Amino acid sequence: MESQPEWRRKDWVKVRGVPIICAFTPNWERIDNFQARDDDIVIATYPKSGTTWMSEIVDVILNDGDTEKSRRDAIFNKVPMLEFCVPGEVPPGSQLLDSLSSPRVVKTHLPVSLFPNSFWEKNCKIIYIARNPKDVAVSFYHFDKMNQLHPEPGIWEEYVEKFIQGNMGFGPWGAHVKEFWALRPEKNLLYMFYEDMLENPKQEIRKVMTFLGKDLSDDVLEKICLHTSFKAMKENPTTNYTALSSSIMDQSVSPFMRKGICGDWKNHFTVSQSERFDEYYQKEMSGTDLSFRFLV
Ligand code: PPS
Repeated sequence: MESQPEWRRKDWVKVRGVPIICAFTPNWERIDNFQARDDDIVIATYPKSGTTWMSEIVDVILNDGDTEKSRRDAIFNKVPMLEFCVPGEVPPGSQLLDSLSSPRVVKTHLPVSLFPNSFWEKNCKIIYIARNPKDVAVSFYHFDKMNQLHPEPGIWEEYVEKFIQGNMGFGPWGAHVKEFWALRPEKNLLYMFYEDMLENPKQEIRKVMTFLGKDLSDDVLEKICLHTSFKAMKENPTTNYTALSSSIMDQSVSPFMRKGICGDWKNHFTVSQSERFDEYYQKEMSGTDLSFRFLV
């Protein structure tokens, strides 16, 4: 029988209490000691919340709407994931970031508790995107099925329970979205919602543009909307992750660009699962003014 790489389908490994992809966890000091630059732009998200979408938007905005420039490389090379590391396959994200010229765009799913201090010290711009947890759970479930770095997700019924318990890669959804929300008044942070981006992409892209200190014309914004539409990004080999080895992401199981909609949870949750989830959601959101839309 062919031997399997040591990182394949391993259970999460806890880093200071947060479940992290096993392959990412050795030499964690590379994350803690990561040296941010003043003009780094960080895209922080709970997984499956629109990270890739925002990454491409930021990249095109920084290139003043030049969509051809944005096709220069795969999204995971242009916007490296800080914590990414698959020994023997690709260079660690931190190493890739060291080799990029400024301004760098950094992707991370790390919760506030694992965020490298350097980002705060340098007061880097942070764009946080949040998505309603029912659609996050569905998207994460399909991603766990195809991503060989993650443990097998098991059956959906049990997965919903795991999500509610917070036993997920990168920790509980609720703590992640709330902790970044609470930081808005004191940090250089733009908090965005996936559902708003779906409903009114031009308006939301304009918010990102303003946050980045750019002033692009309406026509350029229209062009960026087209370039970053779900359909365009699904067809674009630099954004659809087909450039990543299928030994890591097996897109024959589920494509990275899967549906790109709000409300797919309706096709997965039974009525009783949905009611149980609503209870969990109400509890999580009590005491905060953060709220989500489950349909747009
Ligand atoms: S990851 O792996 O955590 O970085 O994934 P992430 O990029 O955060 O989220 C993937 C989901 O985002 C959808 N997506 C988009 N939706 C709308 N428009 C655009 N342009 C777009 N690009 C990516 C992608 O399809 C995943 O959601 P699901 O629900 O699985 O389709």
